Amino acid sequence: AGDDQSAATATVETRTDGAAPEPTAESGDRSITVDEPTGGLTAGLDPVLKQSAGTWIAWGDGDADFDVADEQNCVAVPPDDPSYTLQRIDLSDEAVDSYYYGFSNRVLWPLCHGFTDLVEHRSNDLEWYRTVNERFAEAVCEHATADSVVWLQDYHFALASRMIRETVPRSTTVAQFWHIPWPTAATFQHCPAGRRLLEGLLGNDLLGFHVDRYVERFLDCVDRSLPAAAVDWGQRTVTYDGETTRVVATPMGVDTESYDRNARSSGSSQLSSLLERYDIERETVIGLGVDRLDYTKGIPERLAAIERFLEWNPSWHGEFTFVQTATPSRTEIQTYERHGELVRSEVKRINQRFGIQDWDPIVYTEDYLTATELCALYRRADLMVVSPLVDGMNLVAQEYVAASVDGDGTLVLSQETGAHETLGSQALTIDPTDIDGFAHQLERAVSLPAHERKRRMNTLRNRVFDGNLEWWMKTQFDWIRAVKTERHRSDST
Ligand code: GDG
Repeated sequence: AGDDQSAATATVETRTDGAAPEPTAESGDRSITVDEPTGGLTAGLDPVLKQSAGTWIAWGDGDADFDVADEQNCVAVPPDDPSYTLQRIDLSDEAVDSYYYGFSNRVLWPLCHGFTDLVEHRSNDLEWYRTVNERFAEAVCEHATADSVVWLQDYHFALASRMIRETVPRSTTVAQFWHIPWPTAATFQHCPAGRRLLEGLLGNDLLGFHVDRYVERFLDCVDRSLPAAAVDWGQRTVTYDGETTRVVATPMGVDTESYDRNARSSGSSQLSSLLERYDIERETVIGLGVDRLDYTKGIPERLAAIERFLEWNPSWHGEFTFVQTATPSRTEIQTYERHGELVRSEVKRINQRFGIQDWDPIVYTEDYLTATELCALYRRADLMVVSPLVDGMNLVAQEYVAASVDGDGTLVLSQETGAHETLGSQALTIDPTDIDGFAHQLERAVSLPAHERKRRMNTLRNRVFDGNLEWWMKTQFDWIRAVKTERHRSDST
């Protein structure tokens, strides 16, 4: 998890022979550090790869730990009991700048979130995006066998699936999950090389999104942009160039067990030291926000709603503290840098306006918290405010629920998140751009009777545990098996 948890995950290829890979190099006296995944996609993929003895291909950062890799940059992991292969693709600074900070995050990210005014067109970015997709596709093709499943993650690989499909055996299954929203057709028409991206994604046998709305928009874009494509709206399939792609909505969940466990094990001393570190009064009512510092997350709107709440409710001055953790992200991009400056200056202004001796209404930090610190805060927070302007899913809302082991926190949730589809009815819904309405929901959240808080949280916990990461992985692989069977059947008739 963290900045683009899914970006780190490039492609997964599962070997079906079940054999563990040989360690690729002797580690000798050198020690290799393995960071256990603490949540997010990595936590879900790790056991799948261990079981299937597959290969995980990811963008490398030239980390020294990889000095034990072979000439293809492959290492067997975990080093003490190898069960799968991790292959790193090294990218030059220019490639990272153009592929990652360029086309992926200056074009696709803002476009898919509907911020067409923030799309930046720079020469070479699209070309680098194609080149890097090609490099990953080549690496995948070196491993893929007739029985393999190739699983690509996210918007960084819109062109790779077709490249892979055209090279691997017919019976290889190619699937992809798109972690961010799919835009409306009106927005998508601004996408450079939009048709090529659609053709690229139709190289998949299976294409997953979080919610129905993104599936429908994707099918609509295909219908309008590719006249040669046959869209079956009932089956949610597209047949193009003789191949069929099934498009499904499978909302991603979180590793509920680990958030629940971490929250239960976070002792009062850990919480006390956190409160002390950030100078938070022990008895105060705590509101919490946890986000990457990204313009899609609606942090300035949240601050404006808190300001309005404080204007209307002097009795809460000194009694309510809003804790916002914001992890800097993509700071090479000026829009992000400016956004960070705006957030910091708004926090300062609001604290100057309302702060009194020993109390600031907003505690703001850009520290990256450990998983247990995060869970201690989730558990302690009386209300969690998740207010993105647009968000594919939003895992933080689900993590809060999974870590609310005392069962009495309140979730304030933007209607513009994918998470709202399943959690909306038991959360306090907000439109993040309606500041008065947002402030009213904050008033409601701080005064909700205990029995209602518990009733809502109980239902939320059932939903989050039922649709957790394990469920999501299983559902993905059930679909993968289904499309594999369909392909075999249609090939043999
Ligand atoms: C993309 C899509 C979709 C944040 N600060 C700390 C920390 N985090 C972790 C959270 C959470 C993750 O970062 C953020 O995940 P989100 O889902 O909220 O958002 P994106 O990063 O934008 O993720 C999104 C997701 O992909 C999955 O498909 O839900 O819509 O945009 O896990 O906990 N973790 C720790 N310390 C921090 O300070 N340990």
